[in-house]
Formats: sequence, C-alpha cells, structure tokens
Amino acid sequence: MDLALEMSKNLKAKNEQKVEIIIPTLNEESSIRELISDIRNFNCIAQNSILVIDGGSTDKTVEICNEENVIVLQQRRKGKGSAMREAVDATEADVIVFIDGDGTYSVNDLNSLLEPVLSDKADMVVGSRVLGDREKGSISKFNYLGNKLFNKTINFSLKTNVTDSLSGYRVLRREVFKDLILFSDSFEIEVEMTVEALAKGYRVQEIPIKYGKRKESQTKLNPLSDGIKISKTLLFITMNINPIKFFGLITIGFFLIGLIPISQIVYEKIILGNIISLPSVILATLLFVTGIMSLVIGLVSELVVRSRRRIEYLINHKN
Ligand SMILES: Nc1nc2c(ncn2[C@@H]2O[C@H](COP(=O)(O)OP(=O)(O)O)[C@@H](O)[C@H]2O)c(=O)[nH]1
Ligand SMILES: [Mg+2]
Repeated sequence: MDLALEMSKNLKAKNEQKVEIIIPTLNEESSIRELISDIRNFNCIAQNSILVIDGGSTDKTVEICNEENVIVLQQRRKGKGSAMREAVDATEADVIVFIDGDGTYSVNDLNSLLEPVLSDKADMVVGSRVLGDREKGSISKFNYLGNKLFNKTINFSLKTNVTDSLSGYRVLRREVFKDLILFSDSFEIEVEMTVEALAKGYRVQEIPIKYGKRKESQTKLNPLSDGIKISKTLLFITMNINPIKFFGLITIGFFLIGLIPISQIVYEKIILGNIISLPSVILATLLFVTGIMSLVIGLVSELVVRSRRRIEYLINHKN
C-alpha cells in the first residue's frame, strides 16, 4: 500500500526504533509481577519500555506496578479498547506491542513478533494461538468457535487467511495504529484492528505463539455480551469493506427463498392450469422486491464507501 510505503521511507534503523510494551490490566495482581519481570529479563532485539494502562483495578495490580517502577496510567474511559487507544496516545515510541496482563501470552515469543515490523517486512504482526501451541483448556470451545466464525467472515470478505483475529498479542508501528479508524471501546478492538489494517492494504502477518491458561484471576470477557459486540462490529466492518458483496448475498438469499413459492405457482399453472394459491404469489413478489431493494442498498452503500475512501485518500495525500 502506498501509505505504508511512504512510512517505510522514513523508517529508522532497526536498533534505533523504540518499542513500547503496552499492557492493559484490570485486576491482574496474580500475574502482573511475573509478566513485568519476564519482560525485563528477556533478551529483546529492541530497546523497550513498559506502559501499563489500568482500567480501575481494585486489587494490588497498581501497587505492584508501582513497586516495580513501571509507569501506570489510569484510563479515562471504560473498556480494553479505550485503554489501548489511550495508551497509544500517551506514547511516542515507534513500535507498539500489545500484550495482555494475565500471563497467558509468553514473553519468549516477543522477538519473533517484533522482527518483521522492525525490519519492515510487515506492518502488523499478530500472535496466532491457533497456529501455535495452546495449553489444553486455555480457550473455551465457545470462544474458539466464535473466533473461527469471525476469521471465516474476515477471510471471505477480504480473501485473506486470518487464523486468530481475537489475539491480544500483536505488534505494529505507532503510525499504522494511528492510521486505523478504530471505534471499539471493548474487546472488539482486536477484530477491528485486524480488519481495518487488512482493508487498508497493510501487510498483516501471523506468527504462531504459545498460549497458556489464566492462573487465578477471572477473564473479563463475557462470551455472550462481548461476542454480540464483536459480531456487530464485524458486521459493520464487512458491510463497509464490500457493500455490494454483502447486500448481494442477502439478495441471493431472498431470491433463493423466493424459489419456493415460485415453484408452487409454476406447478399450479402447468399441472392444474390455474394459479390458485394467492399467498404464494404475494410471498414471491415480496421476496423478489425485498431482494431488489437489498441490491439497491448495496449499490448506494458502495457509492458512500467509495466517496469516503476518496476523501481519506485526499487527506492522506494532501502534502
Ligand atoms: N485497562 C483495561 N484492561 C482490561 C479491561 N478489560 C480487560 N482488560 C485486560 O485485558 C486483558 C485481556 O482480558 P481478558 O479478561 O484476559 O480477556 P480474554 O483473554 O479474552 O479472556 C487482560 O490483561 C485484562 O486485565 C479494561 O476495561 N481496561
Ligand atoms: Mg486473557
């Protein structure tokens, strides 16, 4: 993508790039100290600092970070997504690492995630728990299936090969993050980041990573309510990426269902010589008209999306 290319021209040498490791936390007293010490003891390929963004922990999370001399910011708005966006606003580092504070991701994978971004082979690297080693029971069946469904939707819309759109372990250049249009306040942020980056033509690479079980504390993700939020976000994003494909599929669906009353009408006309089922005629007409309407909505949405992309392009190429 041209924007990514422009950025790469100003890329600093690998060892000059500063990395900010952003850890969103909400009551992670049982894992945060070990995570901080793992990062400090790790032989990282880049100079880095740790920034914890806390969502109002009521346990000892903040106290532990203070004891460990780690900078802790208190997020202003609610949710993991807001926390991540606020943390990026607060840093001036060249490269951002996001890692959860619950100790489920391994610091040992950090270099392999960082390398492609530092050497400009990728714009965003996502640690894939699906490609890598997962501890048994670390992802519940429900979450695993949800993840699969989201990945399939993304891959279908964008012709990509994403295996873990919900991963919380990822690396990207700060400028790339700033260029993504992200609305998510909560756990939808990960899916939104992946789709936005792919839709904008950034090079998104997945690397297999280890994933472990949470130790003592509780997950903050509610599979049902957060699942619905993520689905909603994904629905809007896919609609935005390819409206004609999205609404066209709905049109095909209506037409296919419409074949049922139509076959009844044809049967009556040919075999019985007369159409006797009025409801079938009404139903077939309604389904046909709704299908056509969906196609028209798709075309109008396509115009809206194209003009938005044009405005974005003009803004990005102003100078
Ligand atoms: N700052 C902040 N962190 C959060 C919030 N919700 C969750 N987190 C953190 O985000 C990370 C991932 O959350 P987690 O509950 O483990 O979700 P899961 O891995 O999908 O089950 C953990 O480090 C949480 O402490 C929030 O509202 N604010
Ligand atoms: Mg977790």
